[in-house]
Amino acid sequence: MTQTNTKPRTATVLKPARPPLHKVILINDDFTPRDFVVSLLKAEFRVPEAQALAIMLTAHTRGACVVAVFTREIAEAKANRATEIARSKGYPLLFTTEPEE
Ligand code: TYC
Repeated sequence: MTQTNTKPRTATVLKPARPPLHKVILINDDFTPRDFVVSLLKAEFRVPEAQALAIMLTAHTRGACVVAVFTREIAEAKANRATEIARSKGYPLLFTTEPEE
């Protein structure tokens, strides 16, 4: 006798994994003017004045501050671009990136 297959047919639909995020980190130094850091944060990271000031002050007092998170390529491109703009003005300002835990 032919058996009827009564097993329910299931399909596993996998959602694409979200790409891991990377932090852009502002590093303090003793030379870059505070106003320049704030202007750069506003122009390159589109943060409002009050937030730019808070980020700059946190980096100034604690040594570093997270600016924003992006996918790795965007984070690296933005960190490099902001660092290069500062260097082109003769400042040693540094933005780094690191993966978010
Ligand atoms: N420490 C600098 C000063 O006193 C200002 C500054 C703040 C520089 C944050 C870099 O990431 C920085 N002029």
